[in-house]
Amino acid sequence: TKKKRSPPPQLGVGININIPTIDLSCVDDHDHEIRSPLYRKIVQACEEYGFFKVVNHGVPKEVISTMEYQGNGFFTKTLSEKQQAGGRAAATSPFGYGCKSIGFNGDTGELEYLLLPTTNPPPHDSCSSISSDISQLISSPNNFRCAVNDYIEAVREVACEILDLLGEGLGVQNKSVFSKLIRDVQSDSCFRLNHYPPLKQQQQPQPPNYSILSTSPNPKPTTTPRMGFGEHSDPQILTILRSNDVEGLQICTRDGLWVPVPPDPSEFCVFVGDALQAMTNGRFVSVRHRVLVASSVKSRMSMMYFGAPSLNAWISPLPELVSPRKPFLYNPFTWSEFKKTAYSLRLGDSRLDFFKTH
Ligand code: GA4
Repeated sequence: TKKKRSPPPQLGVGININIPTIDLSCVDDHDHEIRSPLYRKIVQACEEYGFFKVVNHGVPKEVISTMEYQGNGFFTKTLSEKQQAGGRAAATSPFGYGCKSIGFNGDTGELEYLLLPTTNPPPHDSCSSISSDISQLISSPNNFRCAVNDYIEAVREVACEILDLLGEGLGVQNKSVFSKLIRDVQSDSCFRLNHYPPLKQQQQPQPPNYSILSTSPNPKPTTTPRMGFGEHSDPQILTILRSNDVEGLQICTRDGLWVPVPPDPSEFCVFVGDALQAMTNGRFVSVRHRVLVASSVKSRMSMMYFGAPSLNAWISPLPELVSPRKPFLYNPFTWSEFKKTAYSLRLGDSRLDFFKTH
């Protein structure tokens, strides 16, 4: 019997949902009538999809365009320059420049990237967010470092605003319980630039009797999209992604359907991570997502801030979200323990399953 093959993934095609979109322009408003619909909508998006888009986020355009300019500048360098400048993603560290290989256990994708650790800046040093061992390796360090620092600082603020709204919406005692984890000076947050060059156009295989004298019209060149970054959830608390106008990102619904996310450079995409799923005792879901690459004329470039706790922070379901009807779903773990587990597994594995109580 022939094994039935599932159709190849397609770009920009698939089921369409109304992706929840949150307008943050009123986030500083203390009026309950304005705040409450806002946090209700975010909570609902985190329960339903673990994903939403944010508009009017308040991050200055120049902060974003400068980061984009510096990122493009980095990826335009030659391979050896990138390896030298970005540091090579070493055998023991995930940080630095990487090409096609993801993590340490054989995952690959059609991309190159730069993964940088961040540290929350001490008050008087405006250019200290990237840890210095990596930043020293990046050529034109000052411009690059400052672009990353300004960007991270602004986006961390957006992440904290969102987390505070979630705390409020969940009705937990201390609404800053999530944001204080990523504000911690020892926060293990990181920053990533992903660059997905377009695939080269391939001609469809010709039928055997095809000849140049054939009157049939030229076959349309098509290329099956390839996996840029395979299906996974992010391990951290919250991820904030911004991309240029090239498509490719898809999210997975609870029913297992893949939904293309139309790119919009003026918006942010927000992903619930595994740590937030654990802290909310499974009320929020960490969204599975992937990136497909097709033969476009332009590269896709995305930048992600991954908001994480400090390595020694304990992650456990908040008492307010545990009840006899909703008993503890996860055992407490430290962020360091969770990260170690994540790096011992494959990209697409469900690492939270290892911390389930039953
Ligand atoms: C996914 C989210 C972030 O990009 C990342 C990734 C990390 C890596 O690329 O080094 C991981 C991946 C991510 C999840 C499982 C592990 C770790 C590769 C991998 C196989 C930086 C992160 O924190 O987790």
